[in-house]
Amino acid sequence: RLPEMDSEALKKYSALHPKPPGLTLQYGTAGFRTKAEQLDHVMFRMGLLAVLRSKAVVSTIGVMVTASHNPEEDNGVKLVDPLGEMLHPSWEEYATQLANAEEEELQKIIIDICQKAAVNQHKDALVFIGRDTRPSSEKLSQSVIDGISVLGGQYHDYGLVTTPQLHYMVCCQNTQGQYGKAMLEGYYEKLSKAFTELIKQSPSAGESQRHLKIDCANGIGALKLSEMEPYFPKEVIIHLFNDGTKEKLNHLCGADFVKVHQKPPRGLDMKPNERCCSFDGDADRIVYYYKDATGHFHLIDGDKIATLISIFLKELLAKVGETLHMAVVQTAYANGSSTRYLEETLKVPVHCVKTGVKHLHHKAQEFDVGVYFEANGHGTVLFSKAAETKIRQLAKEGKDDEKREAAKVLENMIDLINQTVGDAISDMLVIEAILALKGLTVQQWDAIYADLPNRLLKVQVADRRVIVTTDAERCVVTPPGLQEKIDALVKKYKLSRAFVRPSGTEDVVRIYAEADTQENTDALAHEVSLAVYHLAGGKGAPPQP
Ligand code: G16
Repeated sequence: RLPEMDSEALKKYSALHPKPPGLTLQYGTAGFRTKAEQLDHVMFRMGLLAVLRSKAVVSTIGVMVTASHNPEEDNGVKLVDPLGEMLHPSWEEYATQLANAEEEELQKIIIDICQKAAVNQHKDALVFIGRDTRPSSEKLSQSVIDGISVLGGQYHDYGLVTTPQLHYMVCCQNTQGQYGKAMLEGYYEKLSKAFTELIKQSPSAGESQRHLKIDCANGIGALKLSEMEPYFPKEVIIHLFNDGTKEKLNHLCGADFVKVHQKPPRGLDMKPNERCCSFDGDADRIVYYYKDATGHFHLIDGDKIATLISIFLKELLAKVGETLHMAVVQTAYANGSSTRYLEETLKVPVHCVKTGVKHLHHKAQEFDVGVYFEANGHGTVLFSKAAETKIRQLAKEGKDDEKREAAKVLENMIDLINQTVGDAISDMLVIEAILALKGLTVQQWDAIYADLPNRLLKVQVADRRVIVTTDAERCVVTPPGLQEKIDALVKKYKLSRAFVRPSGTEDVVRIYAEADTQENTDALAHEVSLAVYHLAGGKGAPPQP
């Protein structure tokens, strides 16, 4: 029996957040995500889980209410571990058990988790909460609070914040302020100070280069950028579009829309050669783009962001002259041209892992400098403690002027980058600083390498769990025959590649294809989607070309 748990209170409160009968949810790529009306009990229970996790690791834990890139009607929850990482995978199973427990089993499952995970009930628990701008988020975050309170946990509700801001706060809190102040002003000050320092050293840019148009996906990014704007130096002038005052979240706009459809968002007035970018619904992803003089749209996705950052950091690391190992982490969605450029031209080792920031983050921790980005624009850079210490020391005491200056730039990059998770605001400032320092236009950045034509499609099936993959999701294990079919289709085209995987955030199977021409890519993607439809239990009408 658990000394501090009031079973009557638990019963009473869980009855106020009932689980819809028969509903079973899977812990997905970034936590639970589905229609908002199905999530009240999940939020309450994730409040319970956060208290248990907080007691187990004797640290503050974060709970973010958001469904990020999903439609406005959806919602979800992301759990944040002590240093701002995603919830440790070993706890995903506990989260799933709690989310799916029948009400009468709840107490037993809590006791089980406490035993298995050695939760010390006598420790205090503190949970930081944040939410995005969805209409359902406020009420759902109240359910999280109910869950925290019933187990005697304390909480601090940050209200409306971006997901990466909440990750940042959790990390600040658990490092006793070493990473920064656990307040929004602290976040704005730290990032803008580092950015201002960096930009000071850039050659003065022409008027047109100072402007950046931002599609905020009608989400939280607009609010937080407006708050941060007064902190920005005059070298950057931002123009916000899709600020949520008129249209629905993520509807025909936002980073996911732009990446998937390879076209500009609605509501952003784009003139030729203007530098533009899109955030997603909770501002943890960013993609850039522009339209050339002929009206042709050019997307600069997470792969090109990773490349730009890697080029910049590699040059600085060479100047600093220390043996610091840098690597890039990607997923199967990375454009083949980006991997080739990084490995063959830039000579940086590249690693491929499964989709999901948690996997990329984990791999990137193995290196002195780990750059990780998903093609969809979700990513950041991690510096090991040893690398950071060395860089800060050189920036302070380095005898050689050139080395010291390079170390100072790296030091400001470390402060500007949100190392806890991909962060659209931080990534945007990193990119803007690099472009300014290198005197690069968006077109020059785009021209570093040419993307292979690629296509992303979705297919609905009766149960997407029938698709099981291996080899960082590049190969299908079940249903039988599907991989052989994909292999045969891929063989028909040049420079081609294709894979399929069940999404962990939407009820669909995702299809990726690339090949030598857009026409061939689209044909391959369509043929693969038909194979999925026929061999994996497609729902509704077959996919149309
Ligand atoms: C989440 C994850 C990302 C992932 C994306 C799509 O992003 O954090 O790592 O790439 O989902 O995942 P899936 O293909 O499994 O649906 P977000 O921005 O929606 O939280």
